[in-house]
Amino acid sequence: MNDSEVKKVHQALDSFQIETPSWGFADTGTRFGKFLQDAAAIDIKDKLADAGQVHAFTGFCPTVAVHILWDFPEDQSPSEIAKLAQKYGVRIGAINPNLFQDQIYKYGSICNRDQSARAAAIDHLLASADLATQIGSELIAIWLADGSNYPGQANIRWRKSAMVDALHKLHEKLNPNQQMLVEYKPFEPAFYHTDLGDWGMAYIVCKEVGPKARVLVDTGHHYASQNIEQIVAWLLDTGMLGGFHFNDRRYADDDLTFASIDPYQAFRIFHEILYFDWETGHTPRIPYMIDQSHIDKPKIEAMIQTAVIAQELYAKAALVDHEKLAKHQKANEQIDAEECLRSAFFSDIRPVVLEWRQRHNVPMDPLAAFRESGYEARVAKERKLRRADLGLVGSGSYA
Ligand code: LRH
Ligand code: MN
Repeated sequence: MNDSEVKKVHQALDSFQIETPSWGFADTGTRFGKFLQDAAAIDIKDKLADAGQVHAFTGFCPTVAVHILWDFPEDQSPSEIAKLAQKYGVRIGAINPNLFQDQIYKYGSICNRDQSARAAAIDHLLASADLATQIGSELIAIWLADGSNYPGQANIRWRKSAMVDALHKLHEKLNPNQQMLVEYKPFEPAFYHTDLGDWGMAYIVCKEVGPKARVLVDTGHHYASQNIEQIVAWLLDTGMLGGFHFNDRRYADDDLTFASIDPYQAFRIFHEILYFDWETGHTPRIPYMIDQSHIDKPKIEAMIQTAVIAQELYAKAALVDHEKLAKHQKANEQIDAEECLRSAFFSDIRPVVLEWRQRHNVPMDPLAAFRESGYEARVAKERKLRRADLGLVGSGSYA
């Protein structure tokens, strides 16, 4: 790598940050069960402490996304939680309302024909905005499980208008620095139609709701053959890209480790962002967030591994020679254009990443350093006892 390439990679690494999800530190499972880990986080204090470890060992994960029903116990105020985060060297990031767990949401939340279910959902959204303001968060990330399971069961257009109505009420509640991120998903838990089913629907809803609404791209929320980076390019071009939930999948919304199945796709997504930046001179503020479920991996290690993978792929994407690429694209020199991406993807940027870590006083090998710290064994001992005291045993079986 020549000096200007090294400089480009360092600049990219200086701007790259990724947000960890509180729920990624806790025991999560599939519908067929949940396997408990002694070291798994039990409450918000544990989750913030673990997120603090990830930031301490990587140097670029300063914020934690939280989920309202899973992270805000009655007896702890939002400001206390913000202070707790500070204690562990992190800040609260995106606020995730939960409109999918309560029994009243059987036939949906804001799209439900039952007025009382819709009212409860809207109250929860507005309360989420208040909480975000109290805790100093600028992002409210909305995912709806709303949908139906059988043809004819739902009036899809009626549900769309109810959704826009409700999200508009939330939009009007946001302060000038806040944005609402609208996350789409093609299926699960609904298996005939999902009200916010794809990027186009999310785009239209954001446009109808208001200027503080943007589209959230969860990489696991696409059909197997969908070209995600093309969706990203369109959302960049239209100024509607609100952020990412990073994970990977082999089949459906598997929530596996980011880039563990298709690292080149992850690279191509980062490439579209950095190419847009180069071509327009406009560096969009894009919240990169992890959204994974670590069913069998040790959770803090999995989070450190994910962050490091994302950092390396972002650094590789910064190596693409955009000038050369633009020239080959213009001349339809497809092999040379493709080689611009392939040569960057296959470049070994680790020496530059190690320099960056040195400059930022973080361990050369974050995962190895975390393992040597003995943190996981320490908390496993204490949490195993606390879990038993709290009666949190059993596997939470499907039926
Ligand atoms: C839905 C989803 C959403 C979260 C949840 C934990 O599949 O991606 O972003 O709220 O996972
Ligand atoms: Mn998600």
